[in-house]
Amino acid sequence: MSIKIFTHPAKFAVAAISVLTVLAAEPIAAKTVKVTMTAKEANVVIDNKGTEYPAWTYDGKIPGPVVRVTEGDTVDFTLNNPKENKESHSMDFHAAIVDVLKEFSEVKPGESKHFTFVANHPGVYMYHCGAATMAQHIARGMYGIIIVDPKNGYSNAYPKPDREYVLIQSQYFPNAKDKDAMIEDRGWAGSLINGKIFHYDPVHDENASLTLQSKPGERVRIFFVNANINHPVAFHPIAGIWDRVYINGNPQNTLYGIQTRNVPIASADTFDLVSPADHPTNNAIVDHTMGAAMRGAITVLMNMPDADPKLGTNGNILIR
Ligand SMILES: [Cu+2]
Repeated sequence: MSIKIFTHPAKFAVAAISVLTVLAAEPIAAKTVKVTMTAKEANVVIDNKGTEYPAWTYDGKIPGPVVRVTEGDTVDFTLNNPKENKESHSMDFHAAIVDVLKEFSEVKPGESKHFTFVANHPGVYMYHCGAATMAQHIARGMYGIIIVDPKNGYSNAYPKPDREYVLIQSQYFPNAKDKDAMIEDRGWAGSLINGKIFHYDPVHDENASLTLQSKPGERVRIFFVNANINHPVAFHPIAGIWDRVYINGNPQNTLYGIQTRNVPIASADTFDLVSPADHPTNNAIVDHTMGAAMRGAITVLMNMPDADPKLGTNGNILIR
């Protein structure tokens, strides 16, 4: 091929378009994502009727903010621990390969900590505070999710979902001071889903006003984190079957047609559910461990034609 063809405008256009096509198929260029969180020791509401709890949080909410990056990105992280706080706090990203004594070390009140890591493993991961006593810092609310999207994007092996939701389950211990009870699993009174008991379940809680929603036939992708202190989660979609389960959220670890998936403590998986396209249905997504379900770990997913278009779309994946 001679360079002369580029002198012809039409041929130049064809060549330019084919270059663009090649570029579009290439993985997305890695970027640096700045993430800043502030530890806040503050009261938060932990149920649908407004019960307050003296929480320890990232940015004032349970769970902390959703962090989402693409495989290969550098996470540039800063944790601020304001001088008004009484406790030291820290950040442990399960998506990071670093030094526990360095990056994950405690930050005293009035100090800040900055570190970076490259998110080289696609999937879904828990993050949490690791300051002593760790069980208490997690139980009081210092946890969240980091999603590392695969750099190759969507494919037959990892279809593009119509909706995405984050669900994070944790244990509620009303006596916030009793760290031994948290470690020994005594006095556990509730299962929090995204920070509230029966958060999305108007069937079991008359004060619940939220549900997850989708349209019939849509592929709903759930990023699930088990932030419990002492219990695995038997994650099951009542009246459905998980179309796919991506263990640890990595499409290279895919299971098909799963009824119940055991999610270990401090782990996370990604779950796809596809509802029947020809009529409206509902699912109750539960921890089938009954003691957890009846303490609050039930989430209603309504599959209906007039599903709210703003739920589970455009990054609105953690519904508060
Ligand atoms: Cu903490």
